[in-house]
Amino acid sequence: MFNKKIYITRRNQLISKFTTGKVLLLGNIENPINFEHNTYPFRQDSSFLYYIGIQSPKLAAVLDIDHGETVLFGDEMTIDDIIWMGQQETLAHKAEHVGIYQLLPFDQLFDFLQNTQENIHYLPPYQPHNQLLLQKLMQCPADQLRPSVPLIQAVVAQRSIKSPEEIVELEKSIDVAVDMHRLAIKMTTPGCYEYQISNAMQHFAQDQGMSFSYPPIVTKRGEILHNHMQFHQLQAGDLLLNDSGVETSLGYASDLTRTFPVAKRFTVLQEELYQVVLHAFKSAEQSLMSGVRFKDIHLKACEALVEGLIQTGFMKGNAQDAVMNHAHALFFQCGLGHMLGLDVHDMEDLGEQYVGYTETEPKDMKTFGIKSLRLGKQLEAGNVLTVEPGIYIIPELTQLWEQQNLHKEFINYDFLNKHLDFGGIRIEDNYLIEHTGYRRLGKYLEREIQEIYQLKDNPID
Ligand SMILES: [Mn+2]
Repeated sequence: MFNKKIYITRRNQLISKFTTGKVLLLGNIENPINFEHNTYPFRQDSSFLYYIGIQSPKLAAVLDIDHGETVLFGDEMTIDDIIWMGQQETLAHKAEHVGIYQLLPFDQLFDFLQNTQENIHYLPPYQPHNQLLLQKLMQCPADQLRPSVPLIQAVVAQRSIKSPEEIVELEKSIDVAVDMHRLAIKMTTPGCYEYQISNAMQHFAQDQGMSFSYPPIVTKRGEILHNHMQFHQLQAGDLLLNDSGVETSLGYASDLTRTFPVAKRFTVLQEELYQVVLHAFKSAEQSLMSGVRFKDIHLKACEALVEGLIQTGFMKGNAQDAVMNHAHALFFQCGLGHMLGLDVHDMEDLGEQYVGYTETEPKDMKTFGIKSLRLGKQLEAGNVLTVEPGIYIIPELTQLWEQQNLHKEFINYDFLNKHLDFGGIRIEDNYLIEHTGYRRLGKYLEREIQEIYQLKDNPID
């Protein structure tokens, strides 16, 4: 964990935004797979991790705004726990490491908060255990729970600006992901299975003391945006899309994507469309700067994609008009990027409207394409985010649009119908926003076609 002063400062900053009441931060539990004691890997709640730093299950913290104190609620191991799991560092000791000196048994949380319900600020719960806990604490049904908007806004404001020590962690995570991606590019050959690449990456990450920061997308069907099927055998002529990242022991995530040929070279059309995505990627990258609206960068990248799609014969007409009419969404159905930090989609549990948008410029929840843009607001120095344009040819969507005669003035359906099996291409890197521009975080991961070919020409022995 970080130095205790960091956690104390973070908590003090948070409570300085309030005048009275209590902030309640709930940690996660170990969730059962098929019975209570056979559990999924434990992952602490990221806001809890940010302010409290302790990676143990079944904890809660109350930040008393009136007295400026933090009380931790949790239980020390019993002799039964020690028999089955071995003696571990005491909770009191863990609390000291993060500057917390008041520890009470978990059950006392209820008494501690009794009769103060109206003054308790809490975040939206996303795990059933914490939903039930809040129901009991607040003495109201789950659908009447009212997470605190001021708390959400305060947490988002704080976690959106990464400190130097957080950047160090993020770069550690990106560096390992870069080597993991190189391994994937080098080892992929015709005949191997998607899961073999994925397993090798997991092995590599775990050897570096890290784990996947999300279920990796390793697929020849890259047009399926969150494709978790990994059973295909790969053949010469296929593309492989690898969207994967790792997280450090402190929980900081990386999120990189490369798309490369299974054989040593792309086909002509794959090369052409790869260049289109790479061009859009670079144009977006060049626009990153504090003060610029990410939605504008997204739209600019969409225009670059459409210009390329016009040149390659998939689209026609004027690129600007096509984007204004959302015709590009047939090929790019999602957003250009999102915040990155302790979560791969940082703070998504707190609500996209609060993380990626503002009251005066709210999220568009309806328009196909732009409704999937997680981040739209003006960038600030200290933001860390992904840039990830792509081209995805989805046969079912193409059919639907054609049947509905959608955007015939912009889309060459005849040409597109000949390439419905193309798949998808995405390129993704991670960036820190600075006052005068941006910094691409971590080691450089090959992205030019010739650089990828060089990796393919030097496979692992
Ligand atoms: Mn991403």
